[in-house]
Amino acid sequence: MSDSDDLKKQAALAALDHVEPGMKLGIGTGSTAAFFVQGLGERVRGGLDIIGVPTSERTAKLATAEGIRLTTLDETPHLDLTIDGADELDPSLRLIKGGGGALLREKIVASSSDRMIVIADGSKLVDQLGAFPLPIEVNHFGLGATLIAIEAAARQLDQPVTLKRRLASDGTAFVTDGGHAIIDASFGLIREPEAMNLALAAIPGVVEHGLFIGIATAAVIARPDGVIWLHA
Ligand code: ABF
Repeated sequence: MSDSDDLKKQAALAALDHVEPGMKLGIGTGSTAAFFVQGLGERVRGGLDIIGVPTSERTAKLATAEGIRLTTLDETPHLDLTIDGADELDPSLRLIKGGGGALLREKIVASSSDRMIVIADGSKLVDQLGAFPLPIEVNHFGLGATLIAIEAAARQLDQPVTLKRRLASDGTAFVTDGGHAIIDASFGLIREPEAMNLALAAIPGVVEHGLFIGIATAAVIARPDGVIWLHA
């Protein structure tokens, strides 16, 4: 296991200690979340009684294979706790998520939870968001017009941006679980995440974006010198 994977696993297992019997969980997506799913599966096979809503088809498959009982937000609209990874987080627990393309379901699930714990290795903690391109989930209808609107919003925010449509591994356009496209927006360091959060959400054709503001309630970050917790 690489050093990075070891740190991801440490963060995932530290969060596992906050899962209590009877909890309704949101289960995240990505390689760090996959370590959480594995650890949760072991606890479930040891008798832990929980139920989970997966944030992606990938996570649903992993969780099912681990024997974790799954439900939907239709059946279980109020969750106790979501555990998920992130691409970047700052000390105020503002996040960039969506590198794995699951940001829409991740934001819906996390926003349906009383608490959200972010699990990450130390490389994800940054002073200022933006080095990681911001994933924006957009509807295919009128995609060109939506891109122009995103560029206009960026000018309004004085944040020059380069937009790149995400491709799948076979070179075709990436399509999310929800059937949408992903545009990776390289703004550079984002000066006002709250303003950008609102501006992007207001653009017709933008289904969701990867800025998570005021959603995470805690983060557990594993670094070579140990594990630290951040709280909102
Ligand atoms: C997921 O976790 C995505 O939103 C984010 O891109 C990913 C981080 O991936 P990893 O844990 O593999 O670094 O929630």
